[in-house]
Amino acid sequence: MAPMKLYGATMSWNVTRCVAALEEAGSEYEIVPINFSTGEHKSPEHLARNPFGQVPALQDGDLYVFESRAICKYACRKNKPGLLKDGDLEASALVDVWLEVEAHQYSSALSPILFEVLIKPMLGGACDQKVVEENLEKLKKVLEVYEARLSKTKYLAGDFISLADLTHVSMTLTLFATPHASVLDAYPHVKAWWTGLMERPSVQKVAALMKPSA
Ligand code: GS8
Repeated sequence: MAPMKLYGATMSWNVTRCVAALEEAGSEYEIVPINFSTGEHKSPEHLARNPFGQVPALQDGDLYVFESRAICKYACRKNKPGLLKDGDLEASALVDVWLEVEAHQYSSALSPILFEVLIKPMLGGACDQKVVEENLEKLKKVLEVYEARLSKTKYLAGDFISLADLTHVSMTLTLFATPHASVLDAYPHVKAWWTGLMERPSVQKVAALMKPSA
């Protein structure tokens, strides 16, 4: 069967969130860049893949999937269902919990910081330091919860790697491209978890793809 196609440029953490899952799942896929500067994301071809005119989008034969976390789950279910613990009622519930935490706590604090520090200046705007400070405080409160959790278990959902760990990778790597990565220093168990994730070939692949020269 033809490899899946992941549409979107690898400078987007929403796209590389999927790459971490596709790589860890051992999926066969290729990345098809979408050019924002020509408005390709709003073209009829791309709107057929993602009706919101956003990246990422995944194509697998006749199937189109959008929303990065749904794409991640699809890759796991197709190629490495163990990353979701499907079939194990309790473990899969904890994977779900930490997937939600990533989406609604971690990323919702981190996203405005990354936007202000990295994206806005690229678009010709000025970084709003107040937004950064407010969200750093929010992030610290989230990290306190992570620290408590990771002092009890090796990974977020338990003593096993799951998609819930991997969905954190792209934004955390992006955090390291800002002057605020030291926010993690106060949380030794979070740092150890991150160091362990960084050793995984899937995460190294994402890190390499996110380098501006890649
Ligand atoms: C968000 C996608 C998104 O914001 C997901 O897939 O997780 N909840 C969705 N994509 C941005 C890329 S930048 O990171 C995008 O495509 N923006 C262009 C636009 O909204 O027009």
